[in-house]
Amino acid sequence: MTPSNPWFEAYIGLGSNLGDPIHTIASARLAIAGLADVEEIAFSPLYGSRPVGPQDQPDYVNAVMRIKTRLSAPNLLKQLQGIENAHGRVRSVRWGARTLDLDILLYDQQLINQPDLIVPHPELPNRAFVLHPLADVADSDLPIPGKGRLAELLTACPADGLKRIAQ
Ligand code: A4P
Ligand code: MG
Repeated sequence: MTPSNPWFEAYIGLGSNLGDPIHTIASARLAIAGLADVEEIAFSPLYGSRPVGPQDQPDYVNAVMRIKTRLSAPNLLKQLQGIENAHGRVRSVRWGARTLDLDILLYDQQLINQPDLIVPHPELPNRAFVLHPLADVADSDLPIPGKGRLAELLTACPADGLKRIAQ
Protein backbone atom coordinates (compact mmCIF):
# COMPACT_ATOMS: atom_id res chain seq x y z
CA MET A 1 0.00 0.00 0.00
CA THR A 2 1.41 3.44 -0.92
CA PRO A 3 0.97 6.19 1.66
CA SER A 4 -1.34 8.96 0.42
CA ASN A 5 -0.15 12.53 -0.02
CA PRO A 6 -0.79 14.96 2.84
CA TRP A 7 -3.63 17.48 2.60
CA PHE A 8 -2.68 21.09 1.92
CA GLU A 9 -4.83 24.20 1.98
CA ALA A 10 -5.02 26.27 -1.20
CA TYR A 11 -6.96 29.32 -2.40
CA ILE A 12 -8.33 29.60 -5.93
CA GLY A 13 -9.37 32.85 -7.61
CA LEU A 14 -12.36 32.56 -9.95
CA GLY A 15 -13.17 35.20 -12.58
CA SER A 16 -15.60 35.44 -15.48
CA ASN A 17 -16.82 38.23 -17.77
CA LEU A 18 -18.36 36.50 -20.79
CA GLY A 19 -21.59 34.51 -21.14
CA ASP A 20 -23.43 34.12 -17.83
CA PRO A 21 -20.67 34.79 -15.26
CA ILE A 22 -22.75 34.06 -12.14
CA HIS A 23 -23.85 30.71 -13.52
CA THR A 24 -20.31 29.93 -14.75
CA ILE A 25 -18.77 30.65 -11.34
CA ALA A 26 -21.37 28.44 -9.62
CA SER A 27 -20.70 25.65 -12.10
CA ALA A 28 -16.91 25.97 -11.69
CA ARG A 29 -17.30 25.82 -7.91
CA LEU A 30 -19.16 22.50 -8.22
CA ALA A 31 -16.57 21.15 -10.66
CA ILE A 32 -13.67 22.06 -8.34
CA ALA A 33 -15.39 20.61 -5.27
CA GLY A 34 -16.10 17.48 -7.33
CA LEU A 35 -12.44 16.82 -8.19
CA ALA A 36 -10.86 13.75 -6.65
CA ASP A 37 -8.62 14.70 -3.72
CA VAL A 38 -10.18 18.17 -3.39
CA GLU A 39 -12.60 19.37 -0.69
CA GLU A 40 -14.18 22.79 -0.37
CA ILE A 41 -13.58 24.58 2.93
CA ALA A 42 -15.25 27.92 2.13
CA PHE A 43 -16.52 30.02 -0.78
CA SER A 44 -16.58 33.84 -0.73
CA PRO A 45 -19.48 36.04 -1.77
CA LEU A 46 -19.44 37.06 -5.44
CA TYR A 47 -18.07 40.49 -6.35
CA GLY A 48 -18.64 42.60 -9.44
CA SER A 49 -15.43 44.36 -10.53
CA ARG A 50 -14.17 46.73 -13.22
CA PRO A 51 -11.76 45.05 -15.65
CA VAL A 52 -8.06 45.28 -14.87
CA GLY A 53 -6.12 45.40 -18.16
CA PRO A 54 -7.90 46.16 -21.45
CA GLN A 55 -10.94 48.33 -20.68
CA ASP A 56 -12.97 47.39 -23.77
CA GLN A 57 -14.42 44.31 -22.07
CA PRO A 58 -17.38 43.69 -19.74
CA ASP A 59 -17.17 43.93 -15.94
CA TYR A 60 -16.10 40.75 -14.15
CA VAL A 61 -17.63 38.55 -11.50
CA ASN A 62 -14.95 37.37 -9.06
CA ALA A 63 -14.82 35.06 -6.06
CA VAL A 64 -12.31 33.06 -4.02
CA MET A 65 -12.59 29.42 -2.99
CA ARG A 66 -10.68 27.92 -0.08
CA ILE A 67 -9.97 24.22 -0.48
CA LYS A 68 -7.95 21.42 0.96
CA THR A 69 -6.30 19.10 -1.51
CA ARG A 70 -3.97 16.17 -1.85
CA LEU A 71 -3.13 17.15 -5.44
CA SER A 72 0.31 18.67 -5.99
CA ALA A 73 0.23 22.30 -7.17
CA PRO A 74 1.06 21.37 -10.82
CA ASN A 75 -1.64 18.69 -10.79
CA LEU A 76 -4.14 21.10 -9.31
CA LEU A 77 -3.30 23.61 -12.08
CA LYS A 78 -3.83 20.90 -14.72
CA GLN A 79 -7.25 20.03 -13.27
CA LEU A 80 -8.25 23.71 -13.11
CA GLN A 81 -7.24 24.24 -16.74
CA GLY A 82 -9.42 21.27 -17.67
CA ILE A 83 -12.35 22.96 -15.92
CA GLU A 84 -11.59 26.27 -17.71
CA ASN A 85 -11.61 24.45 -21.05
CA ALA A 86 -14.85 22.63 -20.22
CA HIS A 87 -16.42 26.07 -19.68
CA GLY A 88 -15.49 27.24 -23.14
CA ARG A 89 -12.29 29.10 -22.27
CA VAL A 90 -10.39 30.34 -25.32
CA ARG A 91 -6.94 31.83 -24.69
CA SER A 92 -6.29 34.90 -26.83
CA VAL A 93 -5.58 38.35 -25.42
CA ARG A 94 -3.59 38.53 -22.18
CA TRP A 95 -5.89 39.89 -19.49
CA GLY A 96 -8.66 39.93 -22.10
CA ALA A 97 -12.27 38.78 -21.71
CA ARG A 98 -12.86 35.14 -20.71
CA THR A 99 -15.69 32.79 -19.81
CA LEU A 100 -13.69 31.42 -16.89
CA ASP A 101 -10.31 32.09 -15.32
CA LEU A 102 -9.07 29.94 -12.45
CA ASP A 103 -5.87 31.01 -10.72
CA ILE A 104 -4.02 29.31 -7.88
CA LEU A 105 -3.59 32.24 -5.50
CA LEU A 106 -1.89 30.35 -2.67
CA TYR A 107 -0.84 26.75 -2.15
CA ASP A 108 0.00 25.90 1.46
CA GLN A 109 2.72 28.40 2.40
CA GLN A 110 4.78 27.46 -0.66
CA LEU A 111 6.71 29.76 -2.96
CA ILE A 112 6.60 28.23 -6.45
CA ASN A 113 8.46 29.75 -9.36
CA GLN A 114 8.17 27.53 -12.42
CA PRO A 115 7.73 28.59 -16.05
CA ASP A 116 4.02 27.68 -16.02
CA LEU A 117 3.19 28.16 -12.33
CA ILE A 118 3.96 31.06 -10.02
CA VAL A 119 2.54 30.97 -6.48
CA PRO A 120 1.55 33.19 -4.75
CA HIS A 121 -0.09 34.60 -7.87
CA PRO A 122 2.16 37.58 -8.76
CA GLU A 123 -0.73 40.05 -9.15
CA LEU A 124 -2.38 39.11 -5.86
CA PRO A 125 -1.21 42.18 -3.88
CA ASN A 126 -2.45 44.58 -6.59
CA ARG A 127 -5.96 43.25 -7.05
CA ALA A 128 -8.88 44.28 -4.88
CA PHE A 129 -11.05 41.68 -6.65
CA VAL A 130 -8.76 38.99 -5.19
CA LEU A 131 -7.82 40.43 -1.78
CA HIS A 132 -11.35 41.24 -0.61
CA PRO A 133 -12.96 37.86 -1.35
CA LEU A 134 -9.80 36.22 0.00
CA ALA A 135 -10.35 38.07 3.29
CA ASP A 136 -13.91 36.67 3.40
CA VAL A 137 -12.60 33.09 3.56
CA ALA A 138 -9.18 33.44 5.27
CA ASP A 139 -7.84 34.81 8.57
CA SER A 140 -6.75 38.42 8.24
CA ASP A 141 -3.29 37.53 9.59
CA LEU A 142 -2.78 34.92 6.85
CA PRO A 143 0.83 35.21 5.65
CA ILE A 144 1.18 35.65 1.88
CA PRO A 145 4.67 34.19 1.28
CA GLY A 146 7.12 36.90 0.26
CA LYS A 147 4.48 39.65 0.36
CA GLY A 148 3.35 40.27 3.96
CA ARG A 149 0.11 39.52 5.78
CA LEU A 150 -3.29 39.63 4.15
CA ALA A 151 -4.48 42.50 6.39
CA GLU A 152 -1.49 44.66 5.36
CA LEU A 153 -2.09 44.01 1.66
CA LEU A 154 -5.79 44.83 2.07
CA THR A 155 -5.04 48.18 3.71
CA ALA A 156 -2.82 49.12 0.77
CA CYS A 157 -5.43 48.12 -1.85
CA PRO A 158 -8.72 50.05 -1.71
CA ALA A 159 -11.88 48.32 -2.87
CA ASP A 160 -12.41 50.77 -5.75
CA GLY A 161 -15.12 49.65 -8.13
CA LEU A 162 -15.72 46.42 -6.22
CA LYS A 163 -19.38 45.60 -5.50
CA ARG A 164 -20.65 42.66 -3.51
CA ILE A 165 -23.35 40.91 -5.53
CA ALA A 166 -26.48 40.25 -3.45
CA GLN A 167 -27.50 36.57 -3.62
N1 A4P B 1 0.19 30.49 -14.48
C1 A4P B 1 1.29 30.86 -13.78
N2 A4P B 1 1.00 30.93 -12.47
C2 A4P B 1 -0.32 30.60 -12.34
C3 A4P B 1 -1.19 30.49 -11.21
N3 A4P B 1 -0.78 30.76 -9.95
N4 A4P B 1 -2.49 30.10 -11.42
C4 A4P B 1 0.21 30.31 -15.93
C5 A4P B 1 -2.94 29.85 -12.69
N5 A4P B 1 -2.13 29.94 -13.82
C6 A4P B 1 -0.85 30.31 -13.63
O1 A4P B 1 -2.77 32.02 -17.84
C7 A4P B 1 -1.55 32.03 -18.53
C8 A4P B 1 -0.62 31.04 -17.87
O2 A4P B 1 -0.38 31.44 -16.53
C9 A4P B 1 -1.18 29.62 -17.73
O3 A4P B 1 -0.91 28.84 -18.85
C10 A4P B 1 -0.49 29.09 -16.47
O4 A4P B 1 0.48 28.11 -16.79
P1 A4P B 1 -4.09 32.13 -18.64
O5 A4P B 1 -5.20 31.96 -17.64
O6 A4P B 1 -4.05 31.24 -19.82
O7 A4P B 1 -4.00 33.61 -19.23
P2 A4P B 1 -4.44 34.95 -18.57
O8 A4P B 1 -5.39 34.66 -17.44
O9 A4P B 1 -4.89 35.90 -19.63
O10 A4P B 1 -3.09 35.52 -18.01
P3 A4P B 1 -2.78 35.77 -16.56
O11 A4P B 1 -1.46 36.47 -16.51
O12 A4P B 1 -2.97 34.53 -15.73
O13 A4P B 1 -3.90 36.81 -16.21
P4 A4P B 1 -4.58 36.88 -14.84
O14 A4P B 1 -3.58 37.39 -13.85
O15 A4P B 1 -5.31 35.65 -14.52
O16 A4P B 1 -5.57 38.08 -15.10
N6 A4P B 1 -10.06 42.08 -14.12
C11 A4P B 1 -11.01 41.81 -13.19
N7 A4P B 1 -11.77 42.79 -12.68
N8 A4P B 1 -11.22 40.52 -12.76
C12 A4P B 1 -10.47 39.47 -13.23
O17 A4P B 1 -10.70 38.32 -12.82
N9 A4P B 1 -8.63 38.77 -14.66
C13 A4P B 1 -7.64 39.02 -15.50
C14 A4P B 1 -6.73 37.93 -15.87
C15 A4P B 1 -7.42 40.37 -16.03
N10 A4P B 1 -8.33 41.37 -15.50
C16 A4P B 1 -9.27 41.08 -14.61
C17 A4P B 1 -9.44 39.74 -14.18
MG1 MG C 1 -5.24 33.10 -15.42
